[in-house]
Amino acid sequence: MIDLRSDTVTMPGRAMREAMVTAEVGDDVLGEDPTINLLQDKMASLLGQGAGLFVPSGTMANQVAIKTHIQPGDEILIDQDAHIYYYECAATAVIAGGQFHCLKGDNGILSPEAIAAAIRPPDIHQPPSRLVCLENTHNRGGGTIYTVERTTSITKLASSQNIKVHLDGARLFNAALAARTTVKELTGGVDSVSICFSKGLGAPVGSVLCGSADFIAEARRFRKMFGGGMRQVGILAAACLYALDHHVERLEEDHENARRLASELAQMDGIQIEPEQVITNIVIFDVAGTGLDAGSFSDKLATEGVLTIPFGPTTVRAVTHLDVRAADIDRALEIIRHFLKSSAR
Ligand code: TLP
Repeated sequence: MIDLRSDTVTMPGRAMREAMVTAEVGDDVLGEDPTINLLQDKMASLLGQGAGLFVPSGTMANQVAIKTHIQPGDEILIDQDAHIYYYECAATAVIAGGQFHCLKGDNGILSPEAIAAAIRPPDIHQPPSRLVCLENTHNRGGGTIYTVERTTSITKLASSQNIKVHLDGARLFNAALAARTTVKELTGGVDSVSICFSKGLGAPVGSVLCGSADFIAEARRFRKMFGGGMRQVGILAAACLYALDHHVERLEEDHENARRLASELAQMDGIQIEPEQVITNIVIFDVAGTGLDAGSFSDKLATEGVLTIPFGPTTVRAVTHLDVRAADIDRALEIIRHFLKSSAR
């Protein structure tokens, strides 16, 4: 089976498991886990932030950040396809009491102009605009990226209006590689940023939220409130540290595999994709021309040995990752070609 459903499906390898077994641990709720502390400090320094906080998931990182930034009734400017809005079970409405003001980005990427136009004037009838959320890379946008310039122009605009910016950087290392820059540059002056280790970096679990020391002190309280205070959790941080040392540069291989998948898919009858837009590890393509909807396309392809995810009525997502080699992409392409031929008959 070639599993292209997500970069979350990777299995921790032997060396990563060894690192977990031998990790030094302590009670992290008491701040005493040395491996967690090392990971948090390392991430804060890599991202140019004051402090870091380990959380179990990307969703918790985002929701703790939002809870820390806003009050109930505040408004959050966000792309309409952002993970925080689309995939987090309305957590922001339930937990922080925020209202989203959804904007339509260019493949998920917002412009400072669109944000400026959406900021509300002081008015007793309107919710105050308090937070902008960005996503880099943008998942539903097809792994698109915010450049350093774009992020910086947004953070400058936001700070001039006293609005905070949170960056969902679940795949920020992918973005840095594609933009030929560093994750620190890509934060562009945001107030908080989260990074996931359980996506392209291949760890089994874990995200780190970074921000100023004061912000993280408050976020730590909310993490406890959310039930995310864990104890001898250095076992997990050890996998993340291993991933930082061994799985960052190799993301280039995933990007190369995704580019090849996209350019070959673009040649196939019935499939629509603009391959030049694929610059990281996410490939979204339209299957309307095959006469199948996304669900049937994915289901049928699965029976041939390639797993993908239906992403819209006629769009399908394939994601490259650590456990997919170039030869698997060749094989997947062969299977898809054969599958298209036989379903056209
Ligand atoms: N994305 C998952 C699914 O939830 C869609 C995937 O398979 O891509 N931010 C971004 C940009 C994400 O893509 C994800 C996960 C998250 C946050 C949430 O991370 P977790 O799953 O750790 O809560």
